[in-house]
Amino acid sequence: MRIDVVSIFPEYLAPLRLSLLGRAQEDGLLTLAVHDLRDFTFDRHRTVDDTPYGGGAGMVMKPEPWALALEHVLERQAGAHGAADNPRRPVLVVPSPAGTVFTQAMAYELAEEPTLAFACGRYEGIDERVLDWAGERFEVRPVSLGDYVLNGGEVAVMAMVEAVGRLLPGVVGNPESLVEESHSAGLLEYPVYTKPSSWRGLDIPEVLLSGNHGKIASWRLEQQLRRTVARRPELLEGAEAAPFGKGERAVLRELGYEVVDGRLRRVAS
Ligand code: JQB
Repeated sequence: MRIDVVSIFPEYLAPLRLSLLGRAQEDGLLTLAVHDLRDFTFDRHRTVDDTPYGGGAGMVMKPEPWALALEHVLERQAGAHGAADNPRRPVLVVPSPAGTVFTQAMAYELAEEPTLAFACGRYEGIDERVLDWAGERFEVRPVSLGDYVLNGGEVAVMAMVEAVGRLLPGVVGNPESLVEESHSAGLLEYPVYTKPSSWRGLDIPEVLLSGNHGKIASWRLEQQLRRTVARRPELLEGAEAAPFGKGERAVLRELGYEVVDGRLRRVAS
């Protein structure tokens, strides 16, 4: 996959060269290019912002540098592996607090694309006409990292590129961890422990030393259910009940859930 990022702070994206994704780039599994928006300005001050029409606080990003930068990205992406036989327009992700919330399902979708482009705004955002203009050249997706306010798109892009990049074939050393992850999708993770088995007076759960893999698997699933009920109950409401066996359904009942028409429903308490 080829990923292009446009930002006025290209150094902000430098950590994407480290660790797992750094290795993926060395191995040729991922090509990451970061472009400085100011390289597409031609005035003495390399201006990328201006005052908002209609008034209001803050500044808005000017459209022309964005069009030039995104045209440059399109040219570079045309030669990427798999880009020529892509029947669809390349995806352009525009991080925004007003976007659709980024999810693991979205990460899986994006990981299928031969190319991705990311447009990092700053200030009060990008002139909306850039998104209209880009809509004829890209499949534009305004995406939010979550329901809180950041100062710009860079941190969101770091999170999204990491989430997508680790799904690319060969990037995660042990692909079984991805399989286990997708298997328990929709539930929070179970707690994990390592040596020593007794640490500062705290012992690991005995079942993990039993060597009984069936018992360990059902204990872990029960932990996932308990955690999800306690921390993210909205993930369970309306969830498909099919993956849960007799034991799990008993735990769910104890935690206040019943199965109606094959779906979980919170019992009024
Ligand atoms: C400028 C951004 C986010 C991109 C994601 C998330 O746009 C704004 N509107 C109001 C206040 C501040 C900004 C600053 N800003 C570009 C830009 C914020 C993304 C952003 C985001 N993705 N929160 N904020 N989850």
